[in-house]
Order: sequence, then C-alpha cells, then structure tokens
Amino acid sequence: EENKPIVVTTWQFVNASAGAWEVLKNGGTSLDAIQRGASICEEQQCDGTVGYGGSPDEHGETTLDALLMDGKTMNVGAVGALRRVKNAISVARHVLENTKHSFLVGELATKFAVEMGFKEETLATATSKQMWKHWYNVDNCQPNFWMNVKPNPNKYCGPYNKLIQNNDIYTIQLTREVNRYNHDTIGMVAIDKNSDIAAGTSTNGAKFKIPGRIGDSPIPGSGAYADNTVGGASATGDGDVMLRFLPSFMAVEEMRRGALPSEAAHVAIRRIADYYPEFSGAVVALNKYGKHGAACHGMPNFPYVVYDTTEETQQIIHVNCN
Ligand code: SD4
Repeated sequence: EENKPIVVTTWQFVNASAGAWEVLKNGGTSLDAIQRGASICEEQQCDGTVGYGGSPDEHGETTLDALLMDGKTMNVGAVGALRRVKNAISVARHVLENTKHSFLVGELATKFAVEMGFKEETLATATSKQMWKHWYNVDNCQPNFWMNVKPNPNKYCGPYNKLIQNNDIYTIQLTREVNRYNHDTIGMVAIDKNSDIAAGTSTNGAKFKIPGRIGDSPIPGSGAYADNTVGGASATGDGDVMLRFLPSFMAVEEMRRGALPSEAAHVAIRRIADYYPEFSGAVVALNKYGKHGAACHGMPNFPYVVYDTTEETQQIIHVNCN
C-alpha cells in the first residue's frame, strides 16, 4: 500500500532526481537524498536558476537561497542571500545539523559556511556578467520591475536601446525575449525506506533582484515543508508573491485534514490566484503513503519528476494548469 522510497522533483530536473533516487535506492535517508539531488543542480547550474552563475542581482552578484526540512524532527536548516559559496543546500544541512538555529542570511551565512569548511569563491561567470551587462544597458531603462519607481528619462540607458517618454508612459524598444518562469528553482520531497519525509529547495532567486531580496524558496512552509505524520510539499514560481501564502505549509495542512496531494496543491495555488490572478507558480505535494500530485497557475503546464520503486526509470508528469 505504501509507495516508498520515493522522490518528487519540480520541473524536469532529471539528473538531480536520479541522484536523489540513487541515495534512496541504496537505503539512504530522505535528507541525504534531497541534499544530493539539490547539490547536483547546484553543480550543474540547472537551467541557470539553481547554483552559481545565474540570476545576477542589480549589482551583478549571484546569491543563493536554500532550505532543508526534516519531517521527522520538524527541524529546519536554511540560508538566504548566501554569498560566494556554491553549496547552498549543504550549508543549509550544516545549519540544520550543527546549530540550534534554523535560518542564516547574507554575509554572515557565508562566514558560517567558511567556518564549516566550505570554499569561498565568486559565483559570477562570463554568462552572469553578460546577463547583467545586458540588463543594465537595456532592461534597466524600463520602470524598475521590483520597485514602484519610474526611470529617469535623462538617464543614460546604454548603447542598445532608447527610452521613449510619452506623457507619463515610458517605453523602450526591447529585442530580448523575457521569460522569467522558464524552468526554475529545484524543489524536492522524499520519503525513505524508514518512512522519514524530508523536503528542500535550492535557487539563485530572481533575476536582477534588489540586493538582499530573498524569495519563497528558503522560507519554511513556503518553498517547502515536511511532516512525517502527513507528507511534504514544495513550491516554485513568483516567490515574492508566493511567500505571503505559505503554499507548502498549506498543502501539507490540507493533506492532514484528508485531501489528496493534487487537491491539496490545488487549494494552495487557488488561494494565491484569488489575490494575484497574474502570478505564476506551482506546488507539488507528496503524502506519507507515497501518493503525489501537483497544481499550477500562470503557465500552460507544469512538469515534475517522480522516482519510485514502481518504475525502472523516472516518470515525468505534466500537470495542466487550467
Ligand atoms: C524565487 N521561487 O526566488 C524562486 C524562483 C522560482 O520558478 O522558483 N521560480 O522567487
């Protein structure tokens, strides 16, 4: 009756999922599986939205957010806006295991990581520098996406494009295609052979964010949540909005009162959409019996990956968002 071990992963991060499954198959814990899976994405820079070299902030710096939650002890380890350390999920694991705290942020999280033996190095790459340069020259001349301010029409907007002012409306000719929600943040939920449940996330957050910004991913109950007595969930999408609703917590609580995983995920997504019909995001949920489901909004469909004993290879499940 119980489907375990099992791991579910947001988007089509199949290498990460396979890595997590390898751990579970060999009798490892759900925490180890998620740390392994997310680490693979951090190393492989999954879709440029996990790990170093992606999503530079307004100053061109990449910072990392990660969360690991243990549903057996209800203990949490998280880092937000982690600077100059590539292994965000592993630093989160150290917060979980080696401290009585739950959440470390910014420069001081880096200091902790270095004390724990992690290597300090730049997270910038040629790609992230190029992305930043392009944004600085082009997108930066639009009204700031993250702030309620208009651009200065007299400002130098780089060689690419020209800012056009028409009464109160500022426009700019943009050649670049902006696709902010294309395969993002890794989120995972796993159950190991002992029925212990864990959930976690790793991301480099939102592109060209205001320095210091963290999204939903490292927030317990928002980016992920796990409770051995019920199950776990993980969310991805427009983090600034999503973190206001704790969708992963909500999905777990819905399952606690009897909802199926797909229904629970749907309730969490629906709640956000009621207030923000324009938001884009998804929630994947897994109950303690190993049943899984997902719901999404603001995109045509949402894929997630499942590895369990019933399949020889991974299943990729596409959830219709309408
Ligand atoms: C963030 N939630 O930092 C992340 C980004 C993401 O799909 O998951 N996008 O807002």
